[in-house]
Amino acid sequence: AWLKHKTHGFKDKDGFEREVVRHVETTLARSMFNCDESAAYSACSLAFRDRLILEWNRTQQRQTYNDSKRLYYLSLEFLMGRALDNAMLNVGQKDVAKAGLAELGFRIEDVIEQEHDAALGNGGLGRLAACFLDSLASLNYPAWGYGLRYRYGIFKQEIIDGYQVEVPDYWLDFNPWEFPRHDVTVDVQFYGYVHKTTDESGKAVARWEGGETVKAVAYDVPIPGYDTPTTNNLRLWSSKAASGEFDFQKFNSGDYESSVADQQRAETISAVLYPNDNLDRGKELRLKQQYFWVAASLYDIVRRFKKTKRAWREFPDQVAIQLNDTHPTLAIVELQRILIDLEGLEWDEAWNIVTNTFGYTNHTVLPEALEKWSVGLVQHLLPRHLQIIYDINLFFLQSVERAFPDDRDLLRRVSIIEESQPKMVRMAFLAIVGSHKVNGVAELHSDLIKTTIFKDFVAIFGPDKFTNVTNGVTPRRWLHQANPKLSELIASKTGDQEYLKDLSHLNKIELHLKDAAFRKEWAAIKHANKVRLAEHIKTTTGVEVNPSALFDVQVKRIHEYKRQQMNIFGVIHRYLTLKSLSPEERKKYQPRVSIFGGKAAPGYWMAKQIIHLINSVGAVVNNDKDIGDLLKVVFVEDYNVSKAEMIIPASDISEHISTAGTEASGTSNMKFVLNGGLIIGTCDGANIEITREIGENNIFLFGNLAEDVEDLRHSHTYGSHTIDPDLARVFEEIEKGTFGDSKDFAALITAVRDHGDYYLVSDDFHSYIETHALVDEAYKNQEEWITKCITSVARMGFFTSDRCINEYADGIWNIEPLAVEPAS
Ligand code: 26V
Repeated sequence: AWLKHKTHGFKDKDGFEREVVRHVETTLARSMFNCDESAAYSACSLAFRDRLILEWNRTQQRQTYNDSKRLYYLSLEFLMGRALDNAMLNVGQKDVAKAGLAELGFRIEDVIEQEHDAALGNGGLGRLAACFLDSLASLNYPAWGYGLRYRYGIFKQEIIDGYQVEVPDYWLDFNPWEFPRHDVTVDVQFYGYVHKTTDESGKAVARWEGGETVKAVAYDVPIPGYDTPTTNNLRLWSSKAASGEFDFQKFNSGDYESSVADQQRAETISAVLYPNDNLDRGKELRLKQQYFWVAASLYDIVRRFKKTKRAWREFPDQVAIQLNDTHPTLAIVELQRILIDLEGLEWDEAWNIVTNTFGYTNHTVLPEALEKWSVGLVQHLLPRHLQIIYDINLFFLQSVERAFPDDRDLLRRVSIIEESQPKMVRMAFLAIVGSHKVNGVAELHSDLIKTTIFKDFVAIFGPDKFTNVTNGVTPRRWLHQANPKLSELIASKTGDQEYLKDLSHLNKIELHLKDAAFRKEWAAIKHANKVRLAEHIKTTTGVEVNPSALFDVQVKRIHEYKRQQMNIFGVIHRYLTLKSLSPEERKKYQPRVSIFGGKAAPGYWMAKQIIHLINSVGAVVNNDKDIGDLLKVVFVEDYNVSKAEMIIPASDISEHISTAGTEASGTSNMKFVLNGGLIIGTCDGANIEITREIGENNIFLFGNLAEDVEDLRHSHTYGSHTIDPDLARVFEEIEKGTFGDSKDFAALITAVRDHGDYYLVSDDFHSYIETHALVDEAYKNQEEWITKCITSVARMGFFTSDRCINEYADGIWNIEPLAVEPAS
């Protein structure tokens, strides 16, 4: 293994220290006498960065020289979190750094915590992209990520008087992990008109003219693999005014203000990440972001391909492009445009290349999240692309008509253009038509898209075009980095840390299930992780929680379909039950801490009401002397990747309780189980496959099944809809004002009681409460509980993102690993 060679790293802690001191004194121009933790972080990062750069250059040279097929992962979100800890672990020199920093007077944990999260994503979709980059590099696949370099990532969340307040996340102050490439730029065109003319041979050609140009500047981020010299590249584009600092024409004519305004308008494109998750609002700036990023990335990819001097038909043998959701779908149109308008290929030849290049991953079935752009907006911003979209649609519908004659309604249903007022471009349909494979992200989800939203397309293209690749998570960050003690314990039983590269080795720990010392150590690690979280809760919220209580965690974006409202209603039900008991009876109850975390999209009013209710319940329950340690309710502010690294290892049970059929996969469910926490969940997304792997005795499933959801909704609307009596009791208490002004929470109640209960909170409530009682029961028997935890971890090997990436590589991308020789 490469880690054991250490030819790539610092010889020893002295070598590391010398590098840190050098960076403090020269790069940072500070003296060691006033080197604080922040400077130590900077210097330590620069020292590791120097190491990465060498391997990064070698990897890129090797991949170019070898001329192997590359994957390009196009994602508008990369939720990377911190880089330093990850870099130290992946190159295997965290111990050296720890010793060196200690000699310089620093605790490595404090130094690591200086780093600002790179939070260029909303939630699951963006974090998945980050796990994929880690696996691609760790498995030596030639692959690049392409994204946007937002000046502001996802906002920081503050909780003030129980309400969410958004604060901008300016994260670029000092970022040693990015390299501006001022020489790698692309001019991106917007607006203008299409000029139809003929070339010398009399062939009709279209030229896109006029409009305005914005410059894309590349910023590169090295992505180190674990225990391999392979270091891949993540290229993020930043927008800039095309004519340099100022438009000199305007400047010289005295129009200084408007020349600065032009510049600012250009820079606005990459200024901010859209903070919506699962909601499409069709904003022009968002479409501009998408085209800006797609055009720059494709120009870059095509430029690289052209250097090989290969024939165009070989493009799909050299290039695979994966579309992370529909956000980059314009790439399909852009490549077709490049091939026919700029390179002069015939339509059919070009289209063949295009469809063999792209794969599309769908991440949601929620109708409000499916992207549509109005024809008028596309026409205005990208006039030539709209023509090409119409042509793609025409040829597609013609082929459908040949295969299914006289089915007008089918043509209407599958048309890329929705004939509504106004007309809309359906991006998911365009992505399907322009790709050779379409995949969902968990088995249930992949089945659902084939039988519901994309049903007609299965009939048209055949079932083989549609496939499943169940999501995964990287065990390097989500076990080794987040839970180093557990990682060490597992390594002591599996023999070594090879399990981090082949997670199926985890099954070896099942052999030690009866080993008393191992079990004791296991429990001690969980307890220590809970103590650490309890300290964080104390310092950030002032609430004291008992680390011996059952920690019940729900951390994820706040959304009605994820049903945090059901969780907090359940907490109220528990509170009422406890209140109704005598002090004697109460003592028999299992103490609990209900921990919530997650951001609401700034414009998502209902989600914000949920946050407010959680905090209001906490304010009452946490100060109720009758209750004491039996129940605490906390909301952890600003949930992000580094908070997740602390919270997930500290959970006893976590909640994955979406209405069946709505959560495409979920990935935190995998992280929680991998860290020795059990889960309570619905039969949704990856919960189903987790159950299959770990066994149904090791998970707490409840609630209605996806296949019954539609009928239940129908019965709410047209049948008699009675609210579950326990839930009705909860509503009554909220309405009495027990948790503050009941008007504040009225919408949460009426959604269930009067507006059809779309997310089936009442239908699932009884089963939810009963299942929580089973959790309490199970937790009382600590020995059995630990057996469940260890058994579950042992069987989680399937959920590594390495497995997932290998499936994409074989089934969709057709790429091979390319090993890089270690630097000597
Ligand atoms: C959609 C939109 C619509 C336009 C505005 C901004 C925006 C941002 C993100 C999205 C994507 C929503 C889809 C999504 O995040 N899906 C999640 O993907 C995870 C990884 O596959 C999966 O685990 C989650 O279950 C799924 O909700």
